[in-house]
Amino acid sequence: MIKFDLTLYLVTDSTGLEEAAFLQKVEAACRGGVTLLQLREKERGGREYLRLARRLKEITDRYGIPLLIDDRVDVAIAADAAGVHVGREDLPVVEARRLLGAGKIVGATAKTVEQARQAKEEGADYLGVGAIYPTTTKVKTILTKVETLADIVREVGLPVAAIGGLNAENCDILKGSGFSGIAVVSAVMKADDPEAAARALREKINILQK
Ligand code: TZP
Ligand code: MG
Repeated sequence: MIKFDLTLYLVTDSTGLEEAAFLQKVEAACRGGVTLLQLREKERGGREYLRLARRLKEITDRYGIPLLIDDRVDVAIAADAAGVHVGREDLPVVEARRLLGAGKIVGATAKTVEQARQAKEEGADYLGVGAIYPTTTKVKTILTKVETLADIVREVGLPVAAIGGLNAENCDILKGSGFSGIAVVSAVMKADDPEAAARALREKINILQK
């Protein structure tokens, strides 16, 4: 399996950004210390999704950061990405795993211990758990308590990335939960200086995990 590190997991959102500006932002964040990147595009068709995935992969390859594709296993295969992240309404983990094989990364969203257990049984490599805080992205926010995240870590044993409204100022609540890292959109994508934002987040997480 491809090695991955959930410490600072950037989930991208290109909405409202010119492509060049989007790519520059992502690259700046990579310089600042992103450890894993997800391309998440909800509006694009497969052709555009694939084209953007290939452009992003040129960047992530240079930084040695695995690139995951949200939802679209076909796009992940075509772009030779490191894997996929599947949400609650996407392909089941078991199908994503079957299509991608054992060598790729399959991440899954879990909001309860039961969902987490099932994702593990079906072959997930890590879990995204949240939303910890309400998010300003277009995601339907169902909040998941940090206690639930801690239960998942303890009872299921897969690495967990916390997600949802997290930033360097409010992620202290994760301390002691056993989380492996945090997944963010806005804290980096909406920052004027995404490199500095990523660096600050990395430092913060390092402190919380001590
Ligand atoms: N799943 C739960 S919250 C969320 C996803 C994809 C979006 C997180 O974005 P932000 O801007 O970090 O709240
Ligand atoms: Mg999804």
